[in-house]
Amino acid sequence: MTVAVGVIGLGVMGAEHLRLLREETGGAQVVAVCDADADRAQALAAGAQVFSDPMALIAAPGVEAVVIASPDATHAGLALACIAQRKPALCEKPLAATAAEALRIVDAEVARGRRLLQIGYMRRFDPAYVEMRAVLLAGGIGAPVLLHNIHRNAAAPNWFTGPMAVTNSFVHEIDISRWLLGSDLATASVNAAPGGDPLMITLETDTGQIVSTEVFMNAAYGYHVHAQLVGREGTVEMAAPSVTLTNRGRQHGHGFPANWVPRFADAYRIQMRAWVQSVASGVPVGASAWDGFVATAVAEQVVTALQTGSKVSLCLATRPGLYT
Ligand code: ISE
Repeated sequence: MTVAVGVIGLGVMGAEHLRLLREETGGAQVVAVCDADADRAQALAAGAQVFSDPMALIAAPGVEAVVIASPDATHAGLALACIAQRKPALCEKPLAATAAEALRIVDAEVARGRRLLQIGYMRRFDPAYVEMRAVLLAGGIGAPVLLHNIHRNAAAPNWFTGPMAVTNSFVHEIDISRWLLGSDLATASVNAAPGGDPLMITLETDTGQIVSTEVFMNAAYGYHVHAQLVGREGTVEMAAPSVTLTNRGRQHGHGFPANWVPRFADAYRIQMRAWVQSVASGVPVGASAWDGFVATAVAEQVVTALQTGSKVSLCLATRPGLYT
């Protein structure tokens, strides 16, 4: 079975998803593309039908599944449209701009009675995170007590506004921390450096584990994501994000990628292949709409902790049976 896919949004992530579908993913054909920049859509179409209206792409009979990679603020409406049309979708994170919007999407999917959305928390497919979780589940470090995260961008994207260091970037650590630890999140507190960058965000889980995350949007030296799980009998952490080490000019070490696309190339590839297979089989994989709601709802409350300077107890809705 070849899945006929439409791609909405052809910016950094949309263009990469389009390339992965065409060049590195079997079982899929890109039949439709849509972007606010009509020239960009035409330039990347390569025979696919070009739509100016994303809703028309979603409704098109020839489109069986959708990749949503448009700007964050558009994700919720497009995700709801995919659910209404019963079209499986890979929706880039974040799922929605607010917890209320995200919960409406969860409610719509529950009303449909099946999972249609996979949310683009691709770190769940990253080989390093997968191995860290396997070591934990095998008892390799004993009972987990701490998770240390580093999330550094060389420079904040030019489209960054307001608290996007939390709502667009830190949402990755919210999701991957839940996934690694298998825990729910209970409290959040935030310290900000002068100027608001970097942030130090501390989460506590419902079982007392502590998750510390540095989010530094303008670290200058490169794109650097690191994680270390600490247990009562040992630790497991990511190795250096390179497959070679270089000696030159009395220097030794490895380079850092410019951004997340090269750093998580394996994760994006594995995620896309898993999504296409899940559409073909009807068996959902990866982060669900509920996971997308939790990430957005926790991020919203982390922003409150940042703005008030107080520790917040995290409040979430009850997880529907569709997601247990
Ligand atoms: C970006 O939107 C991503 O999703 C990247 O994975 C993340 O590292 C970056 O901070 C975000 O801005």
